[in-house]
Formats: sequence, structure tokens, C-alpha cells
Amino acid sequence: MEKKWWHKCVVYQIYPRSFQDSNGDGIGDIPGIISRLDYIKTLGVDVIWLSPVYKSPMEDNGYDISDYQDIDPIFGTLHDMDTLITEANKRGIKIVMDLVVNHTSSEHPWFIESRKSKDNPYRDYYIWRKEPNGLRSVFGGSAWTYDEGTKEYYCHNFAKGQPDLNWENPRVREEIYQMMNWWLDRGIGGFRMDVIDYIGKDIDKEIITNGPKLHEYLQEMNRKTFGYRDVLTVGETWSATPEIAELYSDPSRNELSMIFQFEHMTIDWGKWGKWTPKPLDFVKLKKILSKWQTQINKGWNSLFWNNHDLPRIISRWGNDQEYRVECAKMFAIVLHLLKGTPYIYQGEEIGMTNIKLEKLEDYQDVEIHGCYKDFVLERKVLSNEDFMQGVYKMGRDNARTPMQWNKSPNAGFTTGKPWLTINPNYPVINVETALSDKNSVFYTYKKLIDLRKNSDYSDTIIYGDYELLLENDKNLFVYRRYDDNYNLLVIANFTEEHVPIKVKYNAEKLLISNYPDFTPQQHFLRPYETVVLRLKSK
Ligand code: TEU
Ligand code: CA
Repeated sequence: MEKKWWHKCVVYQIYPRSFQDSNGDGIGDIPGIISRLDYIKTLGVDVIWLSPVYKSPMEDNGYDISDYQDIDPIFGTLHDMDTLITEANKRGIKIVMDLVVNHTSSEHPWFIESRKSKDNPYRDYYIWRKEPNGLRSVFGGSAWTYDEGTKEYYCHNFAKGQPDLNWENPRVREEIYQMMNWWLDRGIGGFRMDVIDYIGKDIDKEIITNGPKLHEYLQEMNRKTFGYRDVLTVGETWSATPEIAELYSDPSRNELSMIFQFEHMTIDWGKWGKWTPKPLDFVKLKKILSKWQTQINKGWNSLFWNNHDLPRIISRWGNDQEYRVECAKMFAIVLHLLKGTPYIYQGEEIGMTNIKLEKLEDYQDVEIHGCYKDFVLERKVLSNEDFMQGVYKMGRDNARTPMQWNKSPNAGFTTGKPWLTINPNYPVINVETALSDKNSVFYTYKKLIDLRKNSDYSDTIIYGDYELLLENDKNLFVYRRYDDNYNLLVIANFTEEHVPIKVKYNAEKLLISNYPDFTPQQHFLRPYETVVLRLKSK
């Protein structure tokens, strides 16, 4: 495999609204991010994936874009954006922008024109039909909204304010490629591509993801924009399988660098999806992660537990109270020793947790409110109580509470009223405390990044082979990473019980662990105890 810089890098995701406010309006912004670049540099990451900062009415916090080539005043100016790119690059950090081109905001000039009349030149930039079909929106309700003006329905797979673009229209594709090149010329390091598996949709056949023209469009996009630049491109593809992942990321196909697959992130979804979560099937989780480790041969994997749409993993599948630090380190070690590019979501590196807000109104997420209306009020398939249990456990706002910087009021995030409640545990869980504690979660992440990038084991971690051990064990996740030089063994206790170590090994060296006093002679692992050992090579 030809080596690429993004094989070796580690990415840090920033949700700008919740990262650092600089002007006291309670909303994070670009100058705030710039003021925190040295902190991010300390962690050792190479890339920042920046969730959208473009002009937007903020129905979906920026994933509803009304001007792709301007920055929303709430986040700052284009000059601020150029400064962020420059300042980050000075620190050896590339800025990857969020490309949201399955849909625009309904306030985008293209849509304002499109809805004016059926013969408007922009009519076919979107998907209009005389009658709706049965498609439903991810955010609840029908995926069709009637427009009085021209007496037709337009399609939106997300909020009403997020009309789907018609990718079959070559003019739409050309406009998007032009915009992408405009950003690439500004010096960004690549794109994260929002629901990119949707752009090949065949709406009349109700084929939404993995549509017939998807890979044709991606190869055209590659050819006309980033293909001849050495940048990182990662597609968000909830529908991907390993086979499909190879189609996206096999370099010979000239599509993307890698994708986010979500098979491990939907394993606990119940009858009504994430709103009815079921207990984690740990053996199944290990099988899924192992499948993604062994079935991507030509292409490339991403690795993540968290992002701005997912609940905090230590609250979801760990113990975010008594064993918060141990399990946060366990999730980090287990993920970062796998093969693929690791992504760290803001706050994950200090063990931030979910939050339980009192009332539905306290939540801001358009998905929570849209699905509540659909599941509880309209279709009545879930009770208020059952739905709220789903929100507490799985709602996206769990990941969107403001970054916790220090013990000062509002966790140092803002001097104003925060747009979303700050987790009351910020006096204990915050960056300042983490940086002053050598045993904090932060330093485990820093050490893992250093191990991946700058140690004797880098090639083994990045390119080595993978083998799952004890695959049916209900408590232990045990796997090997090996090549001609090293044989590394990862043993993780995924439970809060003391469990016997059922694997024989002859350790030469302990690389990293989440307890200060692990000894190869011990026969038990303590709650969430995780170690990485260098074994005597075969
Ligand atoms: O998310 C895609 C998406 O469908 C998620 O919202 C996810 O499926 C859902 O939360 C699971 O219940 C992308 C962005 O990451 C998300 O923030 C946007 O809201 C969405 O697309 C629309 O742009
Ligand atoms: Ca602000």
C-alpha cells in the first residue's frame, strides 16, 4: 500500500458552537478556537475536522447552509477563517472543513429561486414532485413538504429547512465543485463529507443511500476538485459495509481517502432506533470491529467512538461515575491500537460525559424535537417517558454541551449565557485539571498519539496485521497487532467486575495501561483494566 500522511495522522473534531466563546454571546466561535490551538497542539493531533461554520439559519446548527462561501457572523468572518487556517498550519495542524452538499438551507439563494416558479432556472437544483411518496425524514415526519407557491412538494431527508439538492443536475455538481476548489485554494487540508452516501439517491424508487450514481459522482468530484491535491477526504456513510468501504477508499478508484462506518454505533439501537436503546452485545461489538479490521484490504478505515451526533461513549457503554477515568482510558486504548485513522471528539480526551436535562424544552437538537413530535405526539408509538429515556441516553445534545476548560463560571467556555446547559460536573472534569494531573485521561490520549506517530511501534500500529483472541469472551476484548518487527497484545476488561486473565502470554514490555501498577504476574484484571504488551516475537 502506498503510504499516505493521513494513514499516520490523528484527527480532532471541533463542534464550533460548543468549543470556545470569545465575545460573550454564549456561542463558540472561530476566534475562540484560535485561542485554543496551543492546547490542541499539546495533545499531538495533526488535523482538526471543523463542523460547519458557514452562513446558516442554524436550524441544524450549521448543517443547513445558506452561503457556502461565507462564514456565519455568529462564528466570525472569512478573515477569521483564514487566520485559523494559517495559525493551525503554523502548528503543523491542517483544517478539514465539513462539506454538507446533500442539501442546503431553505434560505440558500438557490432554493429561494427554485421555489419561485416551476420554470425558474434553479427549479431543478432541488427535488420537486406533484405528490409525495412514503419517504420519512431522519428528523421525524414525512421527507416531503408542500410548497404553496408552486403547489408541489419538495424533498428533505432531514429538517424542512434542509431541502435535498438534485445531484442529477450537472449544474448543481459544477457549482459544488467550484465551491470546493475555492476552499481548497484557501489552504484547507480536506473535507469531511456529510451523508455523502445520499447523493446518488433515486428518490422515485425510494433508494436513498448507495444509489446507482453515487460512485460515478464521487469519481467526478475527485477528478474535478481534490484528486490532484494531497488532502484528507472522509465520507460520512451510515450505510456502508466493508465491501462498500473498499469502493469508497481503494486508492485505485480515485474516490475518497476513507469513510466513517457506523455499524458499531447502531449495535444497541432497538425497535424504534436510537430512541429505544438496548443493552450492548459485547461479543457482537468485538465481531463487528474485527470485521472492519480484517475486511478492508485495499482501502482505509477511520476509528471513532464519539462525534457531535453520538452520546458520549463512557456514558453509553462504560461507567461515567465511579470508573469514569478508567473506562475513558480503556475506550481510548482499545480504539487507538486498531488499524485506521483515529478521530477524537472534543471533550473525549478529558472524559466528558452525557448530561440529563430536566425538560424536553431544555434540549436544542432539531432531531430530538422532530422525532418527539413524530414518535410521541403524531404516531404515538412511544410514550413521553420512553422517548425521554432515549433522549437522556442517546440524544445528540449529550455531545454538544460546551467544552469544559476550567473551574471558573461556565467552565471558562463563555462569560455570557451558554446556548446549551454546561454539564454541572465541570468543576471536576475540565482541561485545566486534566493538564495538571499526570494520570488524567488527557495524558493517556497524548501517549497513545505519541505511540502511534513517534514510537518504534508506529508501523506495527498503523500497518500491522490484526487478530482477535477469545472472540466469545463476554468480558475481555483481546487482540493482537503484529508485523515482522513487533507482536503487540491488547487486553481490555470491558466490565466493572474483576475478571481473570484467560490468555497466556510472555510479555517483554508494558507499552501503556490505565492502572499505575499492572504486573504481568497478576491473574485478574480490575474494572476496565486495559494493557498493551509487547510480546516476545513469535
Ligand atoms: O448526520 C447524518 C445523520 O443522519 C445523523 O443525524 C444521524 O443519522 C442521526 O443523528 C442518528 O439518529 C449528518 C450530520 O453529522 C448531522 O449533524 C446533521 O444533522 C445531518 O447530517 C444533516 O446534515
Ligand atoms: Ca461567540
